[in-house]
Amino acid sequence: MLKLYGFSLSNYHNKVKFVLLEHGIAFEEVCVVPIPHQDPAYDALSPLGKVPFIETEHGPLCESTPIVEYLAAMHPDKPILPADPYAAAKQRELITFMELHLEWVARELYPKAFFHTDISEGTKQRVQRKLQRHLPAFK
Ligand SMILES: N[C@@H](CCC(=O)N[C@@H](CS)C(=O)NCC(=O)O)C(=O)O
Repeated sequence: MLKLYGFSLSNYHNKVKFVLLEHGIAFEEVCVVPIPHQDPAYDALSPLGKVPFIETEHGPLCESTPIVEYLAAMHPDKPILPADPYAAAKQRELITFMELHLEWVARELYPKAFFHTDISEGTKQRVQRKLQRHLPAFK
């Protein structure tokens, strides 16, 4: 059975888990928290030390979007990705927007959100400026 490794605070882990649950694909979830140090036992499965990663009948696979695309290719009967090429590309466009221009920017605030670590005014203003510029794209 497919194994999904990661932890529930990770957006990327949840992106893959959501697809598995939504489409009724059987999987086993293994809790792996890569911060601050990944267990070296997982190096061969996730060379960059990031989650999520999966173990498949074909071998290990990292990166949430390629994982979702693999699931879609393995389950052509399930409407995981749009069949229409333009609709599929627009979906990838939205995923890329969210990853690079929303989540990646907001990540600078995670130390405050998760660990109550102070963040400089400069960082807050930089994040705010970038998000104000990018957010209209999500309307
Ligand atoms: N592009 C990756 C991002 C994965 C990612 O950044 N995961 C975080 C947890 S949310 C992680 O493993 N961080 C640990 C690290 O970067 O060392 C994906 O889509 O799977």
